[in-house]
This record gives sequence, C-alpha cells and structure tokens, in this order.
Amino acid sequence: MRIFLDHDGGIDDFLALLILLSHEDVELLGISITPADTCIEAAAPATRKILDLAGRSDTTVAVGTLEGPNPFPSDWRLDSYKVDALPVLNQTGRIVAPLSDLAGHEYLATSLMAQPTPVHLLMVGPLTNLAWALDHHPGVATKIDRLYWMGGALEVPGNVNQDGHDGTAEWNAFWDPPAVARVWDTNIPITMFPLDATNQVPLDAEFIHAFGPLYRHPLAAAAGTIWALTNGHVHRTGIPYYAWDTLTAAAMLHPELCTYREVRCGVVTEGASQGRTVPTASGRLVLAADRVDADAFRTHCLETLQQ
Ligand code: AGV
Ligand code: CA
Repeated sequence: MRIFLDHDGGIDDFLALLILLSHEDVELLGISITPADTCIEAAAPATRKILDLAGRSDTTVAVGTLEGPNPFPSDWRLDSYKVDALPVLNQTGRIVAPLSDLAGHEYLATSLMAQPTPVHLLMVGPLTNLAWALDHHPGVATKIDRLYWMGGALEVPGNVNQDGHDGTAEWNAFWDPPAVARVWDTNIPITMFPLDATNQVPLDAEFIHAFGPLYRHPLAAAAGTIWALTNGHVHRTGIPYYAWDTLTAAAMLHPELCTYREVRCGVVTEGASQGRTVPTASGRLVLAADRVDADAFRTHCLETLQQ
C-alpha cells in the first residue's frame, strides 16, 4: 500500500507514524509536517529519528511553514521537545533520514504529482498543506485514491476549549477551517475519523503498561515510551488523552477495526463555531468512522508494534 503522510507533530502523530512503520507492506512515500500541534524544530528531528529506528532512513521529511489562524496551546506543542529528547530515539547520536529542501506543502504537492497512480493520503492534523496543494497544483486531486483524515466532530461535542469559541469544533478543523472547506470542495474520496469514533479509544495506564514486556522490540519501546508521556493527562485535565491519530492510521490499514457510515456534512469557517463539521443534507458526502472495536484496536497496536 502506497501512502503519503502529513502529520502535525503531536504525541499521537508519532504513534500513527510508528503504526505505519510496523507494517512491512506499507510503502511510505514521504512525510510532510504541519506546524500545528507541535514545535516544528523538535517535530522534524523526532520524525527522522523514528524513521531511523524503524530502518526506514530512506524516507524524506519536509518541514511545513504554512500556519492556520487558530494556534494550538503552547503546552501541547512543547510535548514534541520531550519526544525528540527520549533516549529510545537517541541511541545512535545521529540522524540519517533526509530533510527535503522543499517546504511541507511544496513537498506534498511535488510528491503526489510524481505518482504514476493514485495513492492513499493520511492526514492526522490540519488540512492546510493539502489545501495549498489543491490551489497551486489542481492535478493533485487525481493523485489521491482516498484521503484518510483525523478530524471533525459530527454528533458529539468538539474538543476546542478557547475564549470566544462555542466548543463545537475539533482542533484539527479549528486550526485552519478554510482548509477543510477547500478540501471539501473537491471530488477526493474522504474517510474521516471524527471525535465520534476516536472518543471510543481513550488511552489508559493498563494499556500503556502492556508495552513494558515488549521493550526489546524497538518500535514497541518507542511507542510505549512516547505514550507514557500522556500518562496522568486525565488526572490533570479531567479528559483522557485519546488514540485519535493512531486509530486513524490503524484503521486505514485495517478498515475492519471500525464501522463506517456515509454522511453529508459542511464546515463552519468563521465565528464562534468555526471549525465545526455539521451534518447537513446539502453538505459534502464523506465516509465517517462510526463504531470502533476498541479491544481489537488495542490488540492490533500491541501485536503489530512488536514486529
Ligand atoms: O483533536 C485531536 C488532534 C489529533 O490529531 N490533536 C491531537 C491529535 O494529534 C489535538 C488535540 C486535542 N486534544 C489534545 C490535542 C490534547 N489534550 N493534547 C494535545 N493535542
Ligand atoms: Ca495530530
């Protein structure tokens, strides 16, 4: 399966990458990073170190420079510095996986345009880079077999908790609402993984502890260590940390982990509900992940990451 990944450098994004790397049949064509839920200067080396750890140092990473209107909280963004410093990712003291000379959006567009046949595009952050690519290289739409996107909230509350916002939006949509509208305005087949689905996969200490006995497997050691950084989140905030992006990556490769339903939805681009994805009869048709087999997902993570 040929896949291009765009992630935005959150803890969960690195786990999504680890899931891709744990599948031998995944041909990872390249990675662009969106500077959203991250400090990009830490996210780029962390991403390259994960590629090196997985023996995929031939994969190129491109640093995104485009920003949406609504910044992420800085304490979330700083998590990327913790990931980049983890001993499990710094065992050799050097980085091999190359950095692109191109900015993230340009690398995404160029890589897709170079594909002989359409590929899967996995986006686990805002849609900013793809929106730019569509505006500047309209042909990219024909190079995407299907977009798999972690984002949106359909029948459940959003997760944005900011002054002036009504809380109906999910963060990846809220960071850059016009980008969602731009992507919606295409014929690209889309499977979205909204909070309705990802709310079913909160992380808990028992699951994270289960990686301990797998520590001799490099990808499991990295996954367990990175996930351990989220431990206690629920005690500090009252809200669990979820496997939002990890589920999206796993279900792209193993669709049977979820059920799906067709939904028509629009996106609010301005005002107090900006970033809200609203089911409406006049909206754009997408496939939305619905029910999740959470036990199968957890088992899948534990089994595949020990490859
Ligand atoms: O809204 C979910 C998205 C996912 O792509 N991100 C985290 C995942 O990478 C934003 C987010 C929501 N709540 C968060 C987030 C939290 N408590 N910490 C960090 N990021
Ligand atoms: Ca993310």
